[in-house]
Amino acid sequence: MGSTMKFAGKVIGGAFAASLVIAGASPALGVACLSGNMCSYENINYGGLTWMGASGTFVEVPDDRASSAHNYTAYGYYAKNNAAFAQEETLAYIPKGQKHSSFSGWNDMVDHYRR
Ligand SMILES: [Ca+2]
Ligand SMILES: [Ca+2]
Repeated sequence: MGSTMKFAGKVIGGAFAASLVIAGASPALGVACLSGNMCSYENINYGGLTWMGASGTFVEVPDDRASSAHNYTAYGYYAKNNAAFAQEETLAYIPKGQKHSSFSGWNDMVDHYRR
């Protein structure tokens, strides 16, 4: 489990998210990402808690929780992990418009994104 909830984006809780599941849609899906946001999901396949971050140069998400993402912005983003000595490492690059149904080897590792 990650550290404290430090983030700038909107957070939509599980109960609220569940209430947004519409008939006919897969119940495994989290909240659909809105255009212009760098979205992260707690679970693979865009499930669980959803974090939508506006497309700034830095997009914060709760540490060590994201397992899938949808970059619904006009910019590519680097998914970053905090490393020792106040450094950070790049885990992956997500081109604009691209979705990752799973972060595979780096699930629950992302701490923020940078353009
Ligand atoms: Ca996760
Ligand atoms: Ca991390």
